[in-house]
Amino acid sequence: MINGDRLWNRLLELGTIGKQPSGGITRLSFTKEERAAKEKVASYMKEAGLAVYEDAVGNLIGRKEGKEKDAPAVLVGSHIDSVYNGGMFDGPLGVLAAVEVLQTMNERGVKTKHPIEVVAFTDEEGARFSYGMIGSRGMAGTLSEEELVHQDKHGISLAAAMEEAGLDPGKIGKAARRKGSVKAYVELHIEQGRVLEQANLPVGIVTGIAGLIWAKLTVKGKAEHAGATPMPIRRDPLVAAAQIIQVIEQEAKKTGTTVGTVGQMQVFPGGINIIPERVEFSLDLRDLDAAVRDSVFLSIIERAKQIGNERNVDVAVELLQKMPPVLCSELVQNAAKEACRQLGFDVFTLPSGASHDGVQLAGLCPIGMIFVRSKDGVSHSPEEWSSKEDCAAGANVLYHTVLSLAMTA
Ligand code: HGY
Ligand code: MN
Ligand code: MN
Repeated sequence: MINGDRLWNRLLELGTIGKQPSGGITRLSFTKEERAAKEKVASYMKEAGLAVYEDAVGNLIGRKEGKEKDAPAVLVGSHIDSVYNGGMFDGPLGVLAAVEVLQTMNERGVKTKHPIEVVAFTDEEGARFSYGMIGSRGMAGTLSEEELVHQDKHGISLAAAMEEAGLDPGKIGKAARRKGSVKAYVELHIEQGRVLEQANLPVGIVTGIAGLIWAKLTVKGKAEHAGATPMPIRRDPLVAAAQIIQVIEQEAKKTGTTVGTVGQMQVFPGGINIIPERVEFSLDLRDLDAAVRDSVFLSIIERAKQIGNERNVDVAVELLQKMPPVLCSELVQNAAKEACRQLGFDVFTLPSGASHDGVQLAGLCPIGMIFVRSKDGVSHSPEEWSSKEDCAAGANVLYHTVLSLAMTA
């Protein structure tokens, strides 16, 4: 069994980095908080007896050699960057459980056929630049320098932030892994939903990961005096945006499986006595079925354009990122099911509404995930919580899953 106390204490310690007065954690990619978190995790990896290095996109990696040095590696990990004001488990649980698994193996003198690498992926969340999974895209070889133009709210581009962090945007291709060099990728993660809690189970095995679309909608009207402009002649972009946001909710609800969210909005110029000139807001749209998601997206855009015409405002839609839904491989799912059986846990499968780095790695190698129960299903919030026992249960399932993948041919 893994050392549950050591895992828990590391979770608490890492959770102090980027802590906000609100109690949430803000550890955005390529910031000093994330740098401090990487140093901390690198120290845990060294304590675990791993060879530690960062690749060309800033993924932090700890490697345990296998009996067959050049055999395809088993990758296990998650991310340590966070959303704004997030929780302490989303990402770090997967990275620290992976370190704990390898440290336990090394303490027991366990040798595996395949090398095993713990990976803390760079910028999984995409919170800072509204463009995510930079590290896993880099490792999959699907990240191009052109994509590094995305800017944060201060106008700093991903490329500039990477340079600031000591990386060379022109060399990101070096992070790409050759097909065949990775046997499988496994990630332990909090569920961030209510299914395991309702089933009264500590762990579950993920069948597939929903595909997301991120877009930015800009509605342009005419700035005018709030007091002197009669209602019938206004070209008010904020009222139009409010109507479009209602449409997003209505269209997503129609399918019963799609989820649509507007998490960000900016109003220009933002004066109390000015009819706004322009409104910008985000759209996050997801479904396990890409065709269903895409048809909802089209319905939203069509209706948004109609509203623009009806209100004589201009509606523009910029697609920021689009990720396909991905199925978890039988190879990893079966290894995780066998691990649950060995440990006496129910074998319970469920889909992931949240997206994860495995989506980007699915073209490189078989991927799979193990979920740990979330209290009240809450995540991306300071209220995010999983119990010490459930975290240990998840890490033990991860141990046996990784062991069986790394032992066998
Ligand atoms: O947005 C997500 O689903 C993940 O937390 N990056
Ligand atoms: Mn997240
Ligand atoms: Mn996550």
